[in-house]
Amino acid sequence: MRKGKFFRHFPFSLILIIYTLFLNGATSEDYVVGDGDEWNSQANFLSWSTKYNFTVGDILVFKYVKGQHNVYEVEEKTFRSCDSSSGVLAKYESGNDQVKLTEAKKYWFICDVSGHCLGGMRFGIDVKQANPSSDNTGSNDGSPTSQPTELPATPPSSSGRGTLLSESWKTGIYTLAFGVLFKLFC
Ligand SMILES: [Cu+2]
Repeated sequence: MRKGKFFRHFPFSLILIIYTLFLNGATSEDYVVGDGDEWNSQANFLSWSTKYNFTVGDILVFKYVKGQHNVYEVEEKTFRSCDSSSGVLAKYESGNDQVKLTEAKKYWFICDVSGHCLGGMRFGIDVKQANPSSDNTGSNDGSPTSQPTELPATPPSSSGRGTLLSESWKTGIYTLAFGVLFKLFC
């Protein structure tokens, strides 16, 4: 009896778990910059910045000891030169700075404490629209670069690869879910 009850409820729990996973993927997320290393001179922010697919609505959290570092959102040229005499879009220095990514664009961040930017406390991220299906519609509608033929399309940027990865991840979850459900019901 117990076993039957368990199996009757199990698929629903599974669906709930999968639904939660998708919901998390679709809504905003908080990312601690540098993960466990946080925002400091030792962490590798180039590798950190390539670990995730950032979307509009996500929040970057910069954690550090107040006064030891700061966070400047800058333009690309300032990111490359580490010269903050121009191209600074926003400044944060609380030690627990939450930066909401409100636009689909490239964001650039540096630490403006002397030597830190050149030492590696800087990164850039490419923030995408949250809804991938509306993204596709946009590129199909009147985009001069869209290729209706079956030419092997060159990925326009690393962004395409990110979408593909997350798509295959979703497909994997779906396949797994259907496999489990199939086993349970048949
Ligand atoms: Cu710093």
